[in-house]
Amino acid sequence: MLEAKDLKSNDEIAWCPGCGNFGILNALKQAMVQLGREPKDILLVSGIGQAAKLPHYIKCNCFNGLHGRALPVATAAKLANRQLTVLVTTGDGDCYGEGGNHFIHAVRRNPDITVIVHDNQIYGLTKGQASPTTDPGFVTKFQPSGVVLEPLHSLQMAIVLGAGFVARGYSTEKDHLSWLILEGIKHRGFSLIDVLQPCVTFNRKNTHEWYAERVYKVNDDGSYPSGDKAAALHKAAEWGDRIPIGILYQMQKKSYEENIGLYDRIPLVEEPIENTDISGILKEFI
Ligand SMILES: Cc1ncc(C[n+]2csc(CCOP(=O)(O)OP(=O)(O)O)c2C)c(N)n1
Ligand code: SF4
Repeated sequence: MLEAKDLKSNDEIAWCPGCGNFGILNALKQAMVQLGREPKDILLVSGIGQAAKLPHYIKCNCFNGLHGRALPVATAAKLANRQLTVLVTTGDGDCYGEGGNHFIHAVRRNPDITVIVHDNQIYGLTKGQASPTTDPGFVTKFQPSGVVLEPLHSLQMAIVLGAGFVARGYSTEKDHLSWLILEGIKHRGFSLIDVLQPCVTFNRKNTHEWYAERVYKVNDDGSYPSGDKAAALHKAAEWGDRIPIGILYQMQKKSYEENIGLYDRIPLVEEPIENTDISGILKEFI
């Protein structure tokens, strides 16, 4: 049986001590162990950033692409080989900033992938510029008078765009986060898990202590109506003295694969290639 130690890669971890990314890494490993699939059946896709380094630290298939471009790659991989469990690890800048357009259309398409956004409300890798989710008034070296823009409300946006699974996790709540990841994987279609992730170096406002005072779980007593869109929009907007974590919205709908009739065909990776002649294409490009 797969154990967390089997998932450890040989890459040295380059994150700062105390970074919230460690909690996400551990929660993801725990979810992968509980999922019970072989590492060869799992693909982690990422773009660029501190968050996007996560696939380097897990021994399974991994694709590290351009900044903001993880979602189309993950969608294509899932379409070509639907036996794969496809996960994306991405930063708030990578997913909602550089990759914002892909985010919108991935939600609309609803491919069966699970997207984990490491939301530290800052551009970590490039040393602390404001990201689309930074709180207004937050001072950085690059926004010395404080951020003037309203933050992008990614969870509400996903719900309004029709996402079938929208959740918020917190990197320190490992068991809760690994449960969210497993539920996201089980959900057929696009699953978004936005994870509150303290960046101890560049975000001295949204710290571990700041979150510990505010975060609460919504699904624990069974009274929260996660299938109610209006309630979900209301809950997702809560940000301040209290911050909800959990499955904020879930509604099963047809995935992209189902919608385009892919289940009636053999997966692309299983198509025979012996009689495929690509010499014409090669001539055109080489
Ligand atoms: C198209 C493009 N624009 C900008 C950059 C520079 N860049 C690299 S990482 C990054 C920010 C990453 O921030 P985020 O996605 O929030 O991830 P974090 O490092 O905070 O985990 C930027 C702007 C780039 N590599 N490519
Ligand atoms: S800069 Fe921030 S996000 Fe990057 S590793 Fe350090 S603490 Fe983590």
